[in-house]
Amino acid sequence: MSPPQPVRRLACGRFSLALERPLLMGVVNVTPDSFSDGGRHATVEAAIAHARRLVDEGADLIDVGGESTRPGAAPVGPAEEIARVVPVLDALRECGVPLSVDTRHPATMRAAIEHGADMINDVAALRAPGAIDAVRDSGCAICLMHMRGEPATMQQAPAYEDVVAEVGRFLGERVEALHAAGVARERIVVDPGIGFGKTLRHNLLLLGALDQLVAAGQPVLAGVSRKSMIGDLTGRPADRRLAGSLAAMLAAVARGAAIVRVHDVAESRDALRVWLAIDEAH
Ligand code: HH2
Repeated sequence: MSPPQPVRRLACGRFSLALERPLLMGVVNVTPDSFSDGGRHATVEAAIAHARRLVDEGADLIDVGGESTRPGAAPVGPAEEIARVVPVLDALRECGVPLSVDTRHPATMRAAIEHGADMINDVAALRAPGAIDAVRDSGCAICLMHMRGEPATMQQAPAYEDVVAEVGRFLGERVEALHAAGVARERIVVDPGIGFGKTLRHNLLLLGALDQLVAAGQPVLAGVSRKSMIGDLTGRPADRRLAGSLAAMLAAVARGAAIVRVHDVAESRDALRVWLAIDEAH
């Protein structure tokens, strides 16, 4: 079978995003317990102000999350999640960049789409009953992420025979399931789910082989910012992982990542600018 044509523009709600250079997705957590910025943007007002700052700093998309998915995090019900996320969407609607909502709950997906979300970012890859129905008839983009297990338990001895092949197969199957349900490939992004049911070794293998995932044709999103793999490699706590995060981000874009999910937009923008200038010079 011939390799699929790569998606060059992402249909993303009100936007059509050119994918010829890597895009920066700025993270806004409206949660009291996120691992990286837990509690700092917990109020709606603080989250809105933070998102505006990330847009000013050059974020190409904003990802709003109302439930922490860090290892061991307690699940949040959709009612609470909707109450956290919807006011942020309402306030940011005209901020000029696409708004993504990080959720695994179909009820939250529906509410987010009603309130103008341009992308649904699901760490469970739309496996919840009703999730595909919730997004199918909208124009929003969908990020399908690989996760082994559930956040509460996913770091308890994750094991794979061939992590790159297994993650690639899972994402390929999810893309086919969405496509069969009527979702155009131009709306679908895939993500290997760094840190979600993976050891440090698994994360390194996946990032090192990201070009294999890219070769399957869907735009690839990578989230490495401040994650524990950076802590494992550097010995730094979450608030001192910027340098390691930038290195991992550049390793991902060098292997073809289309979107990188980051907390530190200004610094990531600078790092990308330098990397791009070198990449485009020859
Ligand atoms: N990582 C986190 C959350 N959502 N979504 C995608 N597509 N890819 C990721 O790698 C990813 C994600 C975890 O990071 P963070 O939002 O900082 O923490 P928390 O889940 O605790 O809010």
